[in-house]
Amino acid sequence: MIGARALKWREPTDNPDTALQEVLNGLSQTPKRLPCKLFYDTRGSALFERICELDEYYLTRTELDILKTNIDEIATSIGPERILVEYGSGASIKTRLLLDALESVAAYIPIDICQSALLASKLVLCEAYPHLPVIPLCGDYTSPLELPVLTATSRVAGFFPGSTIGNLDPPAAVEFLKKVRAHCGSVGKLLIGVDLRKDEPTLLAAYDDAEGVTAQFNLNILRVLNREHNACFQVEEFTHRAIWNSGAGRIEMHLVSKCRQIARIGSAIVRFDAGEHIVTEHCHKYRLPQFRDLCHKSGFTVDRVWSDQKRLFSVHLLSSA
Ligand code: AVI
Repeated sequence: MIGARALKWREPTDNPDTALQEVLNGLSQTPKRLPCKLFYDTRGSALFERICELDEYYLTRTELDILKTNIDEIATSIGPERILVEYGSGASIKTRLLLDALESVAAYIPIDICQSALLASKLVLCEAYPHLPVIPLCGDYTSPLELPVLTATSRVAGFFPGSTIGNLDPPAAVEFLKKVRAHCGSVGKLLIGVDLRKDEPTLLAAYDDAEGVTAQFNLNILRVLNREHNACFQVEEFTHRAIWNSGAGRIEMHLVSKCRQIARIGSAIVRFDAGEHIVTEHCHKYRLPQFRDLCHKSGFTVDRVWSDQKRLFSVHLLSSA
């Protein structure tokens, strides 16, 4: 049973000094790096929603199709009376499919870094499911995160759609899955969306669309730094590039400096050569056996895998046991 104590709003836990230090550490590496979680301010979240609707970005609609086609089987495999915990919930659209299909959901805990997206989805869900306790948690789910509502015997079903697992490098993905497994307890399940390896043109188009929405999304990270970290990047002096790194099996999102320039962040000065890259995001694309190995390293076993006819995307149901 969920206690009233738990039904309160939680504030972001990120300390501004730690966040700034993380940014400066990334920019002192070669190549320079920025943490991809910085994409998701209100504008970045809205741009990401637009990306999800682009023709080139097959991930969202393919995953949704897989979920819709197999939802009864998925719900039966997850079982009744689960506390649904969603990592990176955004607008919680795919969640509604699960909430409609799962038997007697005990509570829904959406976790997201974007406060406005969490609030908006809570309002919508509370109206659509008036008897469902919705307990939003605002925070970075890749850093240590306590879920005080859960006990060792809670029947948790984690939900991590969208192939966001691909934004973590494999060792970090294993650590993340271990943490989720700890949340899930001994009878836990995790439903997770995983993008699959495919031809390079399809992948590159998905991350460099004709309308330039992904470019705006990528450049937005500099606007976030300017606004939230007292930085002064000249956004128009950087350009977006998506690169397929076949050895590592990932798309890399880069920002390339158009000229030799400097940017100030707080009291620090960062120099850029013309053509210098900042890596903003890795998007790993897995083969099924590779992803199964990664799950095993984290202690999860793979119960079921659903995919689409073209084998573009996959949805895995993992078991803690
Ligand atoms: C959130 N994540 C799964 C997206 C992806 O495809 O890796 C983020 C994204 N980056 C560029 N386009 C979409």
